[in-house]
Amino acid sequence: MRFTPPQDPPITFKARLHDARTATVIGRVLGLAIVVCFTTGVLSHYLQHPSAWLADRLPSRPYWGYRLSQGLHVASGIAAIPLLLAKLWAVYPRLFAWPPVRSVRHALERLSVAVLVAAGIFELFTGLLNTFQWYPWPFNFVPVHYAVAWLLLGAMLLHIAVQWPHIRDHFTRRSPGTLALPAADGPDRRQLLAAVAAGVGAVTLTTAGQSVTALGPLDLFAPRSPAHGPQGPPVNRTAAAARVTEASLADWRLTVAGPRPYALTLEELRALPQHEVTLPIACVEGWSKSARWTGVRVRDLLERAGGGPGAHCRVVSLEAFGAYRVMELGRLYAQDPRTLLALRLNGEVLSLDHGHPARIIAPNRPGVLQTKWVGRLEVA
Ligand SMILES: Nc1nc2c(c(=O)[nH]1)N[C@H]1C(S)=C(S)[C@@H](COP(=O)(O)O)O[C@H]1N2
Ligand SMILES: [Mo]
Repeated sequence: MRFTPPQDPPITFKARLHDARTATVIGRVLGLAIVVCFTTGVLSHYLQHPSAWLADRLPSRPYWGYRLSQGLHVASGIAAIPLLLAKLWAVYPRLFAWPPVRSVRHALERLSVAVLVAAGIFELFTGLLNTFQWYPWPFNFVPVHYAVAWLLLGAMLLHIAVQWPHIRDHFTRRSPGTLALPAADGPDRRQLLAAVAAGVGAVTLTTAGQSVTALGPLDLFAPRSPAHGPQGPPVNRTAAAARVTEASLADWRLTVAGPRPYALTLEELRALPQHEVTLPIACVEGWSKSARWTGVRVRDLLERAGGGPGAHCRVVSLEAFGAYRVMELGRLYAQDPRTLLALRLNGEVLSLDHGHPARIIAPNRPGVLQTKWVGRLEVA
């Protein structure tokens, strides 16, 4: 039995800009953006929430890996917004297809498109608002954004399967056949596609500066400019928000738990061998900024507490509450010579907002795991 693809609505909206070719041309770029966004998003998810098995296998190199992947995640998501709008505009006449339901299969196909559109709008909308740290909804962003991503991927794969005849005809440029694809491009279609490309270019160029240093001058709309912040990098969570004050640090000690536990004052930490590394803070919300960090190697601190070459550790912040108070540093991060308990940033003593007296800086890590105001390390 030969599969008959869904047909265009018979009478209305036969204009070229609403035909299968326009939908396919925009759709394949949108599909690419969604695949990049999905892949980098899943990567980010596993870096932040690894299973115990995975935690010690996550690589700490390349040191710029997360900066690149999360930059791509946010950039592809932003680029997908004008693409999705254009795609919806190209296909909206199908909403008015008559009769609205022709068969069980047609009903299922329409339902799957409804899921696809809803999941697509949901992911792009919540992701965009997250980059502004604005959460006007009652659910927890991270797990819901993650779960709906799988729904979106599934609905998109189903959609590609159902629409495969259109897509194949587009790629093989078959002459008008059963699907009545217009063979030639007209100036109207080229203008539409040029306008969509310009829209994608504009939103990308005016936001990518949040992670691509060279595009910094064009960074008009990104919520957080990496160019502004005390000592360089911006601050997401301030010391005031975390209720960490100079007074609360009066008798600060770094305590290190392990087979040979110990505690160090800030003076004692400063007297240990200091190392300098250049590493970026790459926030999950999309901005990233490279900086020079100076401090003590975490692996040296773990070794002193009796942690062997396989040691990993838990890092506890002084912050009383907050999702990022406690963080696990897997083995490859803990043992990487670039992973520091940093005391200085760009040559100056860490400011309170950047995590004074000591904070973690590690390569290839989401910003949320670069714990500030560290009070305790627990060797495991
Ligand atoms: N204790 C603690 N550390 C934290 C956070 C936090 O909320 N609490 N926020 C993280 C986030 S989301 C980022 S992007 C980086 C930003 O570091 P910066 O403020 O020094 O630029 O710090 C991380 N460290
Ligand atoms: Mo962040």
